[in-house]
Amino acid sequence: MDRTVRIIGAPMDYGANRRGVDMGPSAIRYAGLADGLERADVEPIDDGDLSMPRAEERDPDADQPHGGNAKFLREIEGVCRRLCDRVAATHTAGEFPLVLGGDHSVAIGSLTGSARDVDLGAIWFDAHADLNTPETSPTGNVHGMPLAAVLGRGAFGEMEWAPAPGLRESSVVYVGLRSIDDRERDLLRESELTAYTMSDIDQRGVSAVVEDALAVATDGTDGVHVSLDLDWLDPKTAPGVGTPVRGGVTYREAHAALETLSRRDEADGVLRSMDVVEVNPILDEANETATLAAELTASMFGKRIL
Ligand code: NNH
Ligand code: MN
Ligand code: MN
Ligand code: MN
Repeated sequence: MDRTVRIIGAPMDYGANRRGVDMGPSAIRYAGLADGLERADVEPIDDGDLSMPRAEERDPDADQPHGGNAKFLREIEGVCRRLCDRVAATHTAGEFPLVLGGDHSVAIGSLTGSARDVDLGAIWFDAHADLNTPETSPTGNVHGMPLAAVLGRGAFGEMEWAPAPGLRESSVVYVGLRSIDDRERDLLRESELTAYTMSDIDQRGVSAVVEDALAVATDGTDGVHVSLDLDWLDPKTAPGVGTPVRGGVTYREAHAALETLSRRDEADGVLRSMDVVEVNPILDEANETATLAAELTASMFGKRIL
């Protein structure tokens, strides 16, 4: 056992357009996450789940930022602040934080916690760019905004603590984009973010693209956060997600990508933290997507076929 991985469940669904991703952490555990990690030769310690306020008792439109729309912003802010502290404490203990979502807004907590006192790079595996601000979002769903919040773009009201000084825009890389909103595209083009789309994967193959992503995310940083949104995969392979977009990566491409991260990590220990998000068991077929999430996580930590 060369590494201790602390599993932190964040069963939050306030940032998504539909309910159900709050059941993601249980489904991923049930799919054999801990066994897979042990087979990857890491020691899993399960922290259980962060407590969540009940959505039914909350007003999604309370505390909206001026001129913007960000549903359940107050609840998301509270959860992410607690998650941030938990992730930072995990690093202090010398362990690797593995955050199970929940919708992608949990990444606000994992990124800020992981970037505390260090320079962090990030690789964002997603169909979507998650760079909307409360002003540009067409939906008001905060799972489409976590990168804006942590990069200090847009007005996020009480979440003004979230911009992470250790996370520079130029150290954040997307892999697999294929659904970007109009105003979000303008933000992305004007930014210093690096974006590899599905077309790049088509042309060059996923392993080469991930190697390039690693080069960007490790340049001048102390470590890399991996954010895995399961809608990165094609919906035929990962049906249990709230916002499926066709044309995603295949089962083998996904494993190849995470195994590329793992090989680099074995050589020089670059990986620092991870979140696995947007698994929706209500929409899933026999826990297929959660199983995939558990398997891909094990691949990233070094589980091999042979
Ligand atoms: N871009 C859309 C929005 O901002 C969809 C975001 N949905 C996601 N992101 N699942 O990963 O609402
Ligand atoms: Mn996402
Ligand atoms: Mn997505
Ligand atoms: Mn594997």
